[in-house]
Amino acid sequence: MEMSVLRSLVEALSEGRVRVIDLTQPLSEATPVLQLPPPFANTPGWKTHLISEYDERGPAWYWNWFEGGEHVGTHFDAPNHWITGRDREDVASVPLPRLIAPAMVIDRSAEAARDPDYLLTREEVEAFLGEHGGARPGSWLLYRTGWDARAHHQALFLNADAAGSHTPGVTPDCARWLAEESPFVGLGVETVGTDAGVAHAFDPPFPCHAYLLGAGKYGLTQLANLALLPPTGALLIVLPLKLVRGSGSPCRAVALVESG
Ligand code: 23J
Ligand code: MN
Repeated sequence: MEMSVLRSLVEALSEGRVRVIDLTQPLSEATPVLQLPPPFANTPGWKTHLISEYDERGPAWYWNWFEGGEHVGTHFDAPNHWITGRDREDVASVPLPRLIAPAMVIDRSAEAARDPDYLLTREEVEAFLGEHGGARPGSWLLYRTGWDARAHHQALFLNADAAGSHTPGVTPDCARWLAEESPFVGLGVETVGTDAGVAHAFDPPFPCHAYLLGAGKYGLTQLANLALLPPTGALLIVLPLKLVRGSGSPCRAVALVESG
């Protein structure tokens, strides 16, 4: 008799044949935050406030309260984040099967190391899909650029000069294809946003946000440890907070991978 899927998974996890990779950056007041050019308003970063720490305010307990933007640190972009998706899901309404889904990982870290404004094209993603036998509909595309190595430091991470932020992304055509034609349900990146640093000047501006969220798809940012994932075969689990009317949320993102 065949063993139940969940029992085999439990065994594989306990024997180390399936491993859990943490794709989440630490969240603290030091977490780098997006910086939009004027005249746009910017999000506050993360801030923690002490309530008590085994003291007269609470002799046996330590706890904090926090404040911070929905789009801070490793976080999820819901469709209603963008005007093109304004009548679509808030972060609380995203169906769980979208958040527990296969992931494919395309690695352009060498290219992004040479050119911080590197833009992934539709043709490259199509070639990658061809090499790996396509993607199951509902998969996520995770885009490795090596930018996670900079995530501990705001200036390194944003890589800004007078002209703005220089961080890798995808071409407007690729964003449109991902949204309207590809089998992918979301795009995950290592950078501060799914769009390139200079994407405010693209046509349309911020094409990943405009096309993907407009198509009811999702974004996932500031990921860690994509280097530990295979190009195909990982299972992504991403759990944003169930914020009612939220446009996104900091989240814990992990991946299950089979040891080779
Ligand atoms: C608002 C405007 C532009 C961008 C963003 C937010 C994000 O990157 C985000 O976190 O959604 S580029
Ligand atoms: Mn966001």
